[in-house]
Amino acid sequence: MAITYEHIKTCRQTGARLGKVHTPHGTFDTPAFMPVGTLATVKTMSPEELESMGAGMILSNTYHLWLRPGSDIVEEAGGLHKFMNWNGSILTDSGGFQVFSLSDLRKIKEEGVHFRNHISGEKLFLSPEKAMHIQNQLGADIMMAFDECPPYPAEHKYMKDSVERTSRWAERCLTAHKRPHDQGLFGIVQGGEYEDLRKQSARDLTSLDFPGYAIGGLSVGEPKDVMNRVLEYTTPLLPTDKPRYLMGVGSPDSLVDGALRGVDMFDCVLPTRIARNGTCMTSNGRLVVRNAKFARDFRPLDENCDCHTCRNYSRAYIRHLVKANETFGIRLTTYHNLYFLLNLMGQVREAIKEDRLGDFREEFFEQYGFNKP
Ligand code: PRF
Ligand code: ZN
Repeated sequence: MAITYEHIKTCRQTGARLGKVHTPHGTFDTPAFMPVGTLATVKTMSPEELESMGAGMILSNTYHLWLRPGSDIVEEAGGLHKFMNWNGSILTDSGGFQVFSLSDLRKIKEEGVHFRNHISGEKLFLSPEKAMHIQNQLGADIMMAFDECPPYPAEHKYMKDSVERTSRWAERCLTAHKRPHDQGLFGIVQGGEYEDLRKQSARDLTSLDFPGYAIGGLSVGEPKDVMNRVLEYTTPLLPTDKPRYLMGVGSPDSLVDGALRGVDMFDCVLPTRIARNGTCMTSNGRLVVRNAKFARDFRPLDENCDCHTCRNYSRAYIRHLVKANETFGIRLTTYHNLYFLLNLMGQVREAIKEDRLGDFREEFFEQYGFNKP
């Protein structure tokens, strides 16, 4: 099996899981955050920098690499790891979500999705078989089933039809997957905020015996308590001996709240995206380094952070760079934000080890400012 999950322990205070995921490109500790490298690069970061901050697995996208430079070229290069010179683990999303979030004029049919390229307007078609073929060419350690991520809110009837189609697509994905020996294919549980549909989706997918499961269709505009409630009843439906991945979730509070409910893996563009407009995650909440009040502030972005950025550069300097559109500025904020989330997951793992993730949550939320009205 390409992907295995090693369970180490369950937090007695919360039920959170401490474990390891083994892939053909190494092992990483869970719960884990995966930086996003949509176009075969985590924007502004070199693979060496990602390694230095402790990233074990990064995420990339079928949809984007298929369009540019083309999955044939990546395959010819020897696969994504070689193409981008990243020797750690890689996960590719299937393109399902990107088709729904980026393209217009899409038509969902049983055979797949017809849509237009979000850059050129060209007519395109993606199906379970095509998404598997492209992901086999890319060669990531983990690939994702081709699913539909319906918007929030969606009517129960729409969601039920969608969940059933996603289950049929999942079965087609398994059949079309040509490299199960060195690429693990994960199923994606959908169902929106409907408990009966999450149950149905989890039942359908677990009967297909994927090496791991994702929870999709969350962080699509629903309130946080809805996401937490869905996680509360969905994670217990998934096998305990396989990894669970919550897709597209990466705000610090949601990472802690997801881990608390038994999630092992997370990804999100949030830390890298906000870094590029000068917003930093710190242990005391968000810091917008462009603000005039930092012009003469020679302290680090986060006084509790020991990342390369915080050990060497000041708020005043980074503010100057970001305001002057100097690339180095957003490299420094990107490095810090990713380090901050990877470090947060390290703290979460320590807290699970010591059966105190509930206490950690309270302290962290208090300091970050999530408890403020
Ligand atoms: N499906 C897929 N990718 C995703 C999602 C999903 O539901 C989400 C939902 N937040 C993010 N990325 N395939
Ligand atoms: Zn830092």
